[in-house]
Amino acid sequence: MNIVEKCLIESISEAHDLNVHDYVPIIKDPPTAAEFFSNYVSKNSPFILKGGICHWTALSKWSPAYFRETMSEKMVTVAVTPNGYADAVNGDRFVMPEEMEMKFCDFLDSIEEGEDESDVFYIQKQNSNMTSDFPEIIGDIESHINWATDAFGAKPEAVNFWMGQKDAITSMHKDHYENLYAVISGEKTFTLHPPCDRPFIPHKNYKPAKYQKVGETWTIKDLLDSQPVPWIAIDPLNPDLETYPMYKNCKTLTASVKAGDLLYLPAMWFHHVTQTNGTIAVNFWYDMDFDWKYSFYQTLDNLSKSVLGT
Ligand SMILES: O=C(O)CCC(=O)C(=O)O
Repeated sequence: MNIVEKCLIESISEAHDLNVHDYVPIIKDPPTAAEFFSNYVSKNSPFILKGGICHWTALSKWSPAYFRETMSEKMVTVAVTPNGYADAVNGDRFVMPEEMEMKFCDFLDSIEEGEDESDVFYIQKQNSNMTSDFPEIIGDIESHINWATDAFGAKPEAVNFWMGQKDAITSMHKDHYENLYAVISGEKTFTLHPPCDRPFIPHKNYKPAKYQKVGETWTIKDLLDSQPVPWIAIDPLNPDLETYPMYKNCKTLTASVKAGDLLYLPAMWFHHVTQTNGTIAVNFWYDMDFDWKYSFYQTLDNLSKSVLGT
């Protein structure tokens, strides 16, 4: 181990001790905007608000049966893959899903067939599809989280609708957004690492590609005109510690977010997400503040690339 690695391990271990809980705290009452900002946002610290969205009518209404009544013939964009990994590493490639337009009722059939279905279906468009694509059901949720909007001083930049099969997995990544993530039905499991763990999390450049189904056969099509995609090289569910021994220094937190719960996932936290079959969720992305924490992260990112080569 060289001196830079040793120094990073020591300083990041101290950052864990000072700033990162061993678990994601669960709170029962919504914070005020001031409490949210000072106890969580400024500390870049996640929490789960248990039952935080139980007052939404979506909790009692949203189900495959209700969606069949309200939106059966509606066309939806669905990410389809042979293995459940949309936007994820496969060998030396970063492979995106095939995006299929289908009737909502056909998508619901695939969810209800569950494990008998060989392809994996996930509505996971991250372009504020809740507001743009689902006017029929938008009245069943709140359009924003008021204490978060007050704390951030602006409404969410995007509100996304997620619904997918059990095998649909979101690979480890981070976002430059403050995230309020609400589960309406089912359960999501988030595996988390704090942003300070960047030097322990290997990144590589991958050839961009897309899954494509021709007849009954899946192929991977290279996107030759696109730039290499930098992505995280490790799967937290099955980490290759021989190749990436520094990963064992990460602090790993697990958050199980159940129906009615609201997770605050601070900006820049690494996250990997799995779900039970048919889980329905809505999340609010608020713009983050590009403050000193962001600059600190960028320093670690540059150091990781230039000195550690990761
Ligand atoms: O629910 C998921 O599968 C992924 C959620 C996510 O990555 C996000 O909200 O940023």
